[in-house]
Amino acid sequence: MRIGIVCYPTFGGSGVLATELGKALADKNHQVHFITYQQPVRLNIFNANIFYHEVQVPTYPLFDYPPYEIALSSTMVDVIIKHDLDLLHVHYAIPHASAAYMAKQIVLKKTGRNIPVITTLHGTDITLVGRDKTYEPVVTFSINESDAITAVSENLKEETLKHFEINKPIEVITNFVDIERFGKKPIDAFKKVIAPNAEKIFLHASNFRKVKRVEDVIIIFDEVRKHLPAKLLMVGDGPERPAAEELVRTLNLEPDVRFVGKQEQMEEILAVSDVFVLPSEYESFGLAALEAMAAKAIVLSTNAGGLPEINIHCKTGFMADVGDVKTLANFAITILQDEAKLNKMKMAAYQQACKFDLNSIIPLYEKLYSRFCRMN
Ligand code: GMT
Repeated sequence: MRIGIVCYPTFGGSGVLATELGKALADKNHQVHFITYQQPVRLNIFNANIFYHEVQVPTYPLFDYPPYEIALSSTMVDVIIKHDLDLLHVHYAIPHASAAYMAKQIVLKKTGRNIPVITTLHGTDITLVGRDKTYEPVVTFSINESDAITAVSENLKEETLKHFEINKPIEVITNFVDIERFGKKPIDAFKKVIAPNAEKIFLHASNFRKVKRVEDVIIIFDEVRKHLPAKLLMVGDGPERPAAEELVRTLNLEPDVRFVGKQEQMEEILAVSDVFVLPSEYESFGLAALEAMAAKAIVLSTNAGGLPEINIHCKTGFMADVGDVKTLANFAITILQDEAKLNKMKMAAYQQACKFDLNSIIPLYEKLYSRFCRMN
């Protein structure tokens, strides 16, 4: 199949997932065309089946806001026609679903072809941004106009149906992880640099937005540090980073906490980690936690949104209500003092991640695609 993938090219979960999907499809001999405004961060390999089309957004003095969505639709039209795409798969509804709707209409008018559009909902496009009345009518319309809609968790499907008037089925195809890549052995030298005295390694990775409650990560870690030696790696960047760094200074945690910024080689960092901390206000799924589990780290998370669909309380990690940092810290302190139980939990996390291996999920997308390609 010739598949167009539209996504955010940044470190956000939807862009990561879309890129990994495209790479996996290319490995299975599909021709994949990424349409984005920048090279996606995880698109760091050469594959003859992968094409990258950059959306150019020319500026003009009249524009306070350059019309990205129009440029995106135009690029979609161009790529669909030139490369004779079989379908468009857009990730994150805003503005990708409405841009795809526009492209679909133009292609229909120009060529008579009805290009199928599949929209995958990822999270904040529904729960935070999409619900805002500024966007809601267009989001509802363009989701409904998609030929198929998928959501990355049961919880996100429920949230979508609760807040939008959706008139066609939403299919759940969960996020996935490449177990072979993330299940790598830790590099001892790297572990030694971070934890020279074999301290336990905590990890948080996100885009440091409010919804992630990054300060809770620091508070949990502070509590743990009062009981046992540990190190914390903070991966990523975003608006809440300065406040988190300030809190680290206030709590005198600087020797034990490192902010390492955006990282591409997550598998190597995850491989040395013992505990992944995700105290989010909401997560539709929590792809970062799944990748951590594949690397045999246990997960300390809230029970918000779709997190209970991947993190099984007391088995693969621990969960508590949003903001209940004390309970999460206590769970961590207890498990880290029992090496045998910790190792058992790490293996359970890995086994749980195996249920979301890309080899089981990619065929679900292929099956979905083929339903629409036949119609074409
Ligand atoms: O987590 C973010 O803020 C980024 C966001 C995105 O769309 O880029 O992530 C969402 O999509 C991921 C991939 O499907 C999910 O694993 C994340 O849970 C989801 N984030 C939220 O719901 C907050």
